[in-house]
Amino acid sequence: MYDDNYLANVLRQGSYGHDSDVFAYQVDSGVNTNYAQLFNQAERLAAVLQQQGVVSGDRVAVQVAKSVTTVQLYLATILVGGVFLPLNTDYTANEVEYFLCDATPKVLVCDPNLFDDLTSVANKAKVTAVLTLSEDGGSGSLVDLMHTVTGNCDVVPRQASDLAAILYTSGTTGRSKGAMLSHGALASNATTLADVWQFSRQDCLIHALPIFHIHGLFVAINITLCVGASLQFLTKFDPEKVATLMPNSTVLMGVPTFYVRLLKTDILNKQLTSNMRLFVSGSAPLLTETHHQWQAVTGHAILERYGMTETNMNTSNPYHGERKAGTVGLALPGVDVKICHPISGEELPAGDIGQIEVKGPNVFSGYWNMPQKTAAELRTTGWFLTGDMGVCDEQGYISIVGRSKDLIISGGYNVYPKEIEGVIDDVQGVVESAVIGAPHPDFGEAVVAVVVASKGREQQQLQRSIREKMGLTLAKFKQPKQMFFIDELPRNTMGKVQKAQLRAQYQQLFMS
Ligand code: MCA
Ligand code: AMP
Repeated sequence: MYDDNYLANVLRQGSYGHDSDVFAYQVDSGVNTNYAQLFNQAERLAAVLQQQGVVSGDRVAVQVAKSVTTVQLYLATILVGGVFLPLNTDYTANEVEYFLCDATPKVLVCDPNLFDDLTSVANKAKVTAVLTLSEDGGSGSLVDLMHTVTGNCDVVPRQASDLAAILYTSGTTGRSKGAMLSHGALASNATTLADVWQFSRQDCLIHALPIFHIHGLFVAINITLCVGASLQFLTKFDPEKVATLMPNSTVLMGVPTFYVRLLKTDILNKQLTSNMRLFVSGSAPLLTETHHQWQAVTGHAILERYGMTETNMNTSNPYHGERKAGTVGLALPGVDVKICHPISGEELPAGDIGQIEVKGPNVFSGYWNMPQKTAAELRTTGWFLTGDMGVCDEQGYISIVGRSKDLIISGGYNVYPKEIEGVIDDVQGVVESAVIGAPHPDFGEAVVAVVVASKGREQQQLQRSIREKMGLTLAKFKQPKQMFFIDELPRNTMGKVQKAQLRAQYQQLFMS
């Protein structure tokens, strides 16, 4: 046991004494990893990190494909008292540079194909070691070192308040903010969710989410670990594959796009899903229509929950009891949620719309290196201002009705218009731009750019230049699916761009 290491101890408890139980069936390769293998290899990777000089509080940045070795690297970082910093594999070197310079990790682990590009970026951030890990998690310098390392790792004692991870979340004003998550925040959320969603060692979760975000990494994997359950581990979401795994699984966690795409397969029915006990949706709003369609086809009511990078999970529809479509359910045990007036901060009664505020052991410890942003969003009383607008009904069910932050959620990924507008506006020949989200049948919302070109600029050529610039600087999911040129952006009398008007104008763009 890892008695002194707060989070590792919680994550080890469920499988302790059951080391031969399977942790992950890797669907693509057919390889199984049991709990003994999971933790033995994690300890050896921990020894590698210590050999590379990682000590308590050092950040370990990771931009690698999804594999069981990546999960072991996460555990290894925790064991040595490090701070795990996962990065979206879609990020360009340009985007990675910002994260490395901000978080100044001791070690970066990346894909071997990106070694050259990222080494020069890592040098700027004074990263001590750049190691590699292949797509299948089976080779690369990290694995080579693991095979040669001698001696065990020294498990570093950590307490609830010590940092376990930093996850970056885009900022409305441009710069991404590193949310600092403590051992206590991650452990408390994992055990609370395992309890309210009634997880046990008998569960088998279909894991098709990426593991660089809270949803796929902490919600899905931490819960599985802390009860000693198993995973059907897919490297990416594929609706047909996911559907065929259902007869041998019990739980699926996904973003709404998963459910929309699964409903489009013609193999989904009540019999196929009869072994499944729980379908969870989150990260973006699940349409009421999708909820009802799912129930009609499978007989299961999807359980929708609400979380954020800064807070882990806050609310959930009940496991037993009514799962209300269009709501994100009730505050989780131990988590306080209130709806407040966005300006006065005064708590509002049931039925009134206001900003959702959250307090509890799940909440982050602040933004890395950003005390002012932390002070603006996380009150000294412990209440965190989410920027989500919501309403609570008489029974305590919360519905998210909008956002006070200018944010697009596309297929469960967050896109901040300000960042995209900055990239477009920098292109020669662009006067200004406005980036909005338009309803999309597959992604929920899709990114759309509305651009004003300088007089006389040829639009097709300008569009090519913008696309070229975006290709070099922005992850694919952030790049607008459509771009329009107009003569001028609509503004109100104060000169503020009227995004609501643009949203109304492009409302039907992807829907017909
Ligand atoms: C891929 N593309 C996207 C997205 N994903 N574009 C916009 N939004 C996206 N989410 C691009 C691809 O690069 C490709 O571009 C084109 O769109 C079509 O890709 P496709 O093959 O259809 O996509 P996919 O690879 O099947 O991925 C779709 C996906 C994936 C399965 C929905 O985006 C996904 O796994 N999303 C989950 C994100 C997630 O885990 N979010 C949790 C974070 P081209 O055609 O040009 O090549 S939020 C969180 O953690 C909070 C705390 C919470 O509450 O959970
Ligand atoms: P992230 O910054 O990736 O952590 O995204 C968090 C945001 O996702 C929240 O602030 C919400 O706006 C949104 N979100 C998460 N879960 C849900 C949900 N079930 N319904 C609507 N929005 C959600």
